[in-house]
Amino acid sequence: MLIFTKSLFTLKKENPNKENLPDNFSPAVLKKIQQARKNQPNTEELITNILSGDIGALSRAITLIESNNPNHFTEANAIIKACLPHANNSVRIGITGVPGVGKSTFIEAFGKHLTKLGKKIAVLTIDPSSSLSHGSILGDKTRMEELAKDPNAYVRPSASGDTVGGVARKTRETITLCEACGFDTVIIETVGVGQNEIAVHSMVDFFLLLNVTGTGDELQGIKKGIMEMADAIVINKADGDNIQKAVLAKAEMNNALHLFPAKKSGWIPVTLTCSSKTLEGINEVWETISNYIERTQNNTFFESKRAEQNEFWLMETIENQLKQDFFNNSEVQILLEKTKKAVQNNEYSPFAAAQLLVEKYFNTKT
Ligand SMILES: Nc1nc2c(ncn2[C@@H]2O[C@H](COP(=O)(O)OP(=O)(O)OP(=O)(O)O)[C@@H](O)[C@H]2O)c(=O)[nH]1
Ligand SMILES: [Mg+2]
Repeated sequence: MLIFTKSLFTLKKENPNKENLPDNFSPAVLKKIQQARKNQPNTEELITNILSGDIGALSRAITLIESNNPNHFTEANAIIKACLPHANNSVRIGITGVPGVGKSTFIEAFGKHLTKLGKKIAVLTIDPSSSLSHGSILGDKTRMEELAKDPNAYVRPSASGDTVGGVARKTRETITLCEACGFDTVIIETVGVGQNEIAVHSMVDFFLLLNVTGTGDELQGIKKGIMEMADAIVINKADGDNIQKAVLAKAEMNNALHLFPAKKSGWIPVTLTCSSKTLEGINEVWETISNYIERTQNNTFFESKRAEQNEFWLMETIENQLKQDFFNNSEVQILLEKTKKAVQNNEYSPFAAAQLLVEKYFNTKT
């Protein structure tokens, strides 16, 4: 709709006589669109509205953060800067697990449980596969429609982007905005396919691995690194005929967890079973997380981990921005195309060519 609206504006601007507008296009509609544009809040208004808990303003600001249009960067940065002093007051929970394990169903059940306890929940999803498949493979399933209807919940589907780093940065900035908007619990869902867990792990306080039984070897398919990052492993779908198997899987997971070295947090990872359908065990998951937060706040790990994460994102962002600026540089782009061929044909060594390109880049800066 937005794209459609924009294109009509362009048409109207370029064609004052409307010859390129659709025949049945009404001037009244054009006026309405113009009015709606005029009524869009400016940066200051957006900030004030976010801080007063306005979901519409929050969504608009997130769209600005997600935009790849350089004109939006300054506005997005101003909003983040203004929101930062009001952020940081939430519990951030990362939830991962292989496709189909029940993450979305779990978050819906868990989120509703938390809103009943009086909490305000924001749910964000990271799905870098969407940039590869040009559209989310998760599709409608990520919508969590019931939770989205809850006035104390906000569900925002995946940011899109070309790189895990880019998507992760946008998600992290979105966390800041959600916190400033008054959400006290931020949940991040990510598909457990590898690369993106590290990014999520470095932006949350508590990392939960969701698993299911019934695959024979329960440990199969879960990367050791992901298990090692987990603060809790929850065996979902512990209902019906599956209950016994889930209890066995829980014991197996528990044994496996003991093989990992002790965590810096002093926390011993917990294994639980639950059903996102019958809601059995959902409360225990929240009790475990609350327990973790209380302990790590008492032993100061909570604060130091967040400080470490801030530093990590500083370094990540510098790296990403430099990369982006480099590859967007038109002179670099031209030279890169030529150089690629020379390198492919062994006329140039990759290292010498890289050096040449970097020099070119710096020359354009002076
Ligand atoms: N019996 C039972 N089925 C469940 C439970 N949780 C989820 N399911 C079912 O498992 C299927 C997958 O659930 P989703 O919540 O979409 O799983 P997901 O992990 O979010 O999947 P992706 O987003 O594709 O990675 C759905 O058919 C759910 O109804 C549960 O606790 N018990
Ligand atoms: Mg899902």
